[in-house]
Amino acid sequence: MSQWKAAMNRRLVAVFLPLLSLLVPAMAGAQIVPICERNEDAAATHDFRFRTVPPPSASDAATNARFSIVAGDADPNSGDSESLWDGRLPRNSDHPDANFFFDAGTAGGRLQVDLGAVFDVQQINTYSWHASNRGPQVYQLWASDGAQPGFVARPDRGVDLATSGWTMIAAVDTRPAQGPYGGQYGVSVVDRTRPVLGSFRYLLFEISPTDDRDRFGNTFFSEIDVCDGRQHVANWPQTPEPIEFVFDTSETPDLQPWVEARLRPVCEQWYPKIAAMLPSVGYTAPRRMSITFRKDMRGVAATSGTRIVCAGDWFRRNLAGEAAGAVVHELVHVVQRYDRVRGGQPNPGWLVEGVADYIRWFHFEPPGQRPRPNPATAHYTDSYRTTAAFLNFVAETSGGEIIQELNAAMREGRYTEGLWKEATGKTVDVLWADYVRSLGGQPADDSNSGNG
Ligand SMILES: [Ca+2]
Repeated sequence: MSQWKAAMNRRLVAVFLPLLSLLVPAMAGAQIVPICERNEDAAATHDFRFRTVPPPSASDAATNARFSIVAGDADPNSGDSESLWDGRLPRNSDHPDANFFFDAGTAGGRLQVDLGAVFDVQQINTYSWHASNRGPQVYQLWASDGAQPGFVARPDRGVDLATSGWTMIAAVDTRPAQGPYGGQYGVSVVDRTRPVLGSFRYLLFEISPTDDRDRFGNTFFSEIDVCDGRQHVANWPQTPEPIEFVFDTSETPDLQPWVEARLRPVCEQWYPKIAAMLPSVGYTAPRRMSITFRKDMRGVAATSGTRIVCAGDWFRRNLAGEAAGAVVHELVHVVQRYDRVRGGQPNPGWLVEGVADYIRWFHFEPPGQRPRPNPATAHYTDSYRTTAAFLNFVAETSGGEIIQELNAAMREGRYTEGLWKEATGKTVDVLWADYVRSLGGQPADDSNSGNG
């Protein structure tokens, strides 16, 4: 029996023995008053800093725990349950796949956490962030060491927790008494009268929406920490999943030999390199993608998410030339994933394509093929090869990590033109003028340009 339960029981056993099973949860719930703090959305940052509630941790006892839904359904746009324990945090108040949340229009559900063994838990901290009704947290927290006879580890919605070996620890409701709900919330369930909250292996969050009338009232939970005063080293991912390329030449079977002999090795060699060239904090590039050749498709190729489609006719004509490089360009788009953050700054299309062509022409293709813009007519917003050549010039002359910085900013929805100056000390127009001069050209005095 846990230390916490033993203490509770000693206090209750003499007087209330017949009612013990009913009273323990009620008394426990009344005893713990969670610390609830809120940052107004405008003041909230990626760090989740609060006055008393500690910041989220990537090395707590939940780091290697298993999270599972035992009642209810995750929203299709929710991140995986790892959003809750990996220590990675949303970038802003509308970053669905960095949070876990129950499905729209449903009454929440039950989330179970199995720590894998009994831990002396000191505090349980939960974090959430959203600009509107998905911000606050409404849940009951139940816990168990799993040793009670008749313990139900995965109690479905109808199962009574109090009679299934679970004890209620706290009832949390961070909804503001008045005013809008938006903001960043941190909750610390801690017993201020003793160092240990209890000895638990299992936790169960009975999560409710913040507003029954709002389909979008299920909270964006960003992280759940279970702190036992020790550091836990993540045991994941020690062996990253293999990268899988699914080639589909069913419409263009004549391309199959080229795909196997040339394209597959190029993808296997270059995709990990591209991912390593475009890193950002907390980001892992997709590890599975499809490359489909279409019989009737105009143009060259296009990418949507992790799906690349290629125009069979164009590839057939360019197998000995640009075909493989065109797919390398599309692989960069798979790694970029600039569509992930909603509500951020829009990314300029010329720069998105420029980064893809920069990697293609200045890393993948032979040096003799590198594009060289005409300084009399070109502009850095021309996209593709011209922007690629400009990026290469800036990367070589600025001495910084300009490509990585631009990539991270675009992926996180925080790209602005000011970033060029922050990263290099020069505006993008001054950099372009430098480049034009390096090509032997005469920079135009066009202070109004460059807003593309
Ligand atoms: Ca954590």
